[in-house]
Amino acid sequence: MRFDVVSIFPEYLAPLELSLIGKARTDGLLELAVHDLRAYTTDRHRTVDDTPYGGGAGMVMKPEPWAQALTEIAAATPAGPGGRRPTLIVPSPAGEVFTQKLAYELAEEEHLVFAAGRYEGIDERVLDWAAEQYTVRPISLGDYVLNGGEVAVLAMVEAIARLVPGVVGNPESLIEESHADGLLEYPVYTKPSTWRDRAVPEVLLSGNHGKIAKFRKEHQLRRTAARRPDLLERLDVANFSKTDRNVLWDLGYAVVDGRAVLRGDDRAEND
Ligand code: 6GU
Repeated sequence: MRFDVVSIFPEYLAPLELSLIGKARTDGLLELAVHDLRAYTTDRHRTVDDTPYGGGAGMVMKPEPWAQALTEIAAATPAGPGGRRPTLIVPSPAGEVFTQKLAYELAEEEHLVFAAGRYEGIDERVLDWAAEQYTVRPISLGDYVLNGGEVAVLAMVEAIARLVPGVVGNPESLIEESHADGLLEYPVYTKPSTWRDRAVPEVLLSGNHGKIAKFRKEHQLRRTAARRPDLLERLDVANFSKTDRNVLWDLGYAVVDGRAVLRGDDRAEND
C-alpha cells in the first residue's frame, strides 16, 4: 500500500518514521512519501495562500501549487491495467467523519494521497478538478477544529496502516479492541494483583475462561452505556445471549426489534 502526503509542514509528519508504521515502511509493507507543497510553487516567495473572494477572515490555499503536486503524484504512480484510481483524502472539519469502518474501507485501497491544508482551506475548485484523476474524499476527525490537516493525517495514516496485513504483529489484537464489535473495550489490568489497596477483579485471577469472557462483555456493555450510549443504540443485539440481555436490562435498556432501547424512553413505550 502506498501513501503520499502533501503539506506545507512536511516535518510535522516525522512521527510516521517511528514505531509500528516506521517499521512497516522499512519492512517494505508500506510506502510513504511526504511532499512539501512549496516545492510546487513557481514564484520567488513560494506563495501558497491568498485572500478569499467574497471577503472574510483568514487566507485560502491557492489552487495551482495543489494541481501541480497532485498531477505529479498521480503520474509517478500510474494504476496498472484494471487498477483503481488513487483516493485523495482531504482532511477537513467539513468532511464525513472518520470511523473504524472507514479505516477498514480505506485500508483496501492501493494508493492514498492526503492533501493537508492549512488556513481556511483549499480553493474548492481543486477538489472538483482532482476528481478527474482521484476519488476525492473530504474527511473529518470529529466535531472540533484543528489548525491544519497534518494531525488528522497522522491519525488517519496510523488507523489505516495498522489494518494492513503484517503491520500489527499479532492480528488477534485487531479483533478484541474498541469499535471492532461496535462496543468499547473492556478494562485491563496487570501485575501486581493489589496496587495501592486496589485489587484486580477476582474473576480475572480465577483461570475460568467462561467467567472471564462474561465479565469482559458485561464491562464492555457498562462502559459503552456510560460513555457512548449512541454506539449502544446503533448496535444489532438480536443475537445477544440471555446474560447479555440481563446486563442491558440492568443498564436500563430493553431489547426491541433487535435494538437496545432505553426503558422509560418514549420509543420503547410506543413499540
Ligand atoms: Cl480533518 N482538519 C481540521 N483542520 N480540523 C479538523 C479535522 C480535520 N477534523 C476535525 N477537526
